[in-house]
Amino acid sequence: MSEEDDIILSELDDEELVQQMFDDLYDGLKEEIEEGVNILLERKWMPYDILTKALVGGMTIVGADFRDGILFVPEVLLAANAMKGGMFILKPLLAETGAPRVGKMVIGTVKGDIHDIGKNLVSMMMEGAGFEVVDLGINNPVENYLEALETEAPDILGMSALLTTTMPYMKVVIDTLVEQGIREDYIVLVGGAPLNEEFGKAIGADAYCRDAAVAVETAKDFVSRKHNQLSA
Ligand code: B1M
Repeated sequence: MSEEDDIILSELDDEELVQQMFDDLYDGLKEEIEEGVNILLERKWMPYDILTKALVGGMTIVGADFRDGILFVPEVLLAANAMKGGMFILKPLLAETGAPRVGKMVIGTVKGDIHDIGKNLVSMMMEGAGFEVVDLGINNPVENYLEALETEAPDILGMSALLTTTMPYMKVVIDTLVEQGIREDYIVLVGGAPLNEEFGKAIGADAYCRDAAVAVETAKDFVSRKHNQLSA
């Protein structure tokens, strides 16, 4: 029997349990995360506190280690999957208790491109940070983005591309927003392995995000600036 098997989550006090959940999230242990969430709910924690203190707290550590090259894609996908398990329990409760939402993002991989692992990671991390995410999936023509922007009214439009042949399509989408006079209505964030900051600037995006952790930080930064401008 491993050391992990000896830990009985319900016997830990709140602080120890949250620390253990950080470890379990890091290790991608979905069932343990679900159990931890349920225990905290039984202990009358607010769903929003469980989300921010236990899940997002843990995912922040995962995000930082991913950015620093300590964790790799398979581990992050497992952690994200464990996080999704906890989120799934909290989602309906959060809607009920009206937890403040950080913002909303529509995201999709551009036309001609079927790579979605990175985009999915970004979506999960954004959800974990409190954003509502509408994921358009892969191979999206400009029409899909336009329709989603109109129906979903997000703060952010996110686009992903993994091929040098598909990344120019991001400019097609941004140019269309400009033509329609709606470019300034949205924060446009782009990402994907072949992109860089220079490309992001050249196509008229607000920012290029090199990874999911940067995407979350950049999104938070832009949304809070937008809200400050609106309230000024
Ligand atoms: Co393809 N593929 N692939 N592939 N594939 C690459 C991209 C490639 C670099 C491999 C290579 O040759 N070395 C190469 C592109 C070369 C180029 O364009 N110069 C390539 C090729 C050529 C192809 C095909 C054309 C192969 C063929 O059929 N001959 C074909 C194209 C299909 C198509 O899209 N039309 C193809 C197909 C596939 C698979 C289907 C087999 C599979 C995709 C499975 C899937 O996604 N469901 C696949 C894979 C897995 C890869 C590699 C190996 C891995 C990509 C990945 O998932 N990385 C890739 C090689 C590589 O990138 N080193 C490769 C992990 C992921 C977490 O990272 O996607 O970069 P990434 O996402 C990061 C950041 O970029 C950022 O955050 C993420 C998380 O930190 N980010 C965003 C991404 N999107 C963002 C959006 C944002 C913000 C941040 O918005 C706000």
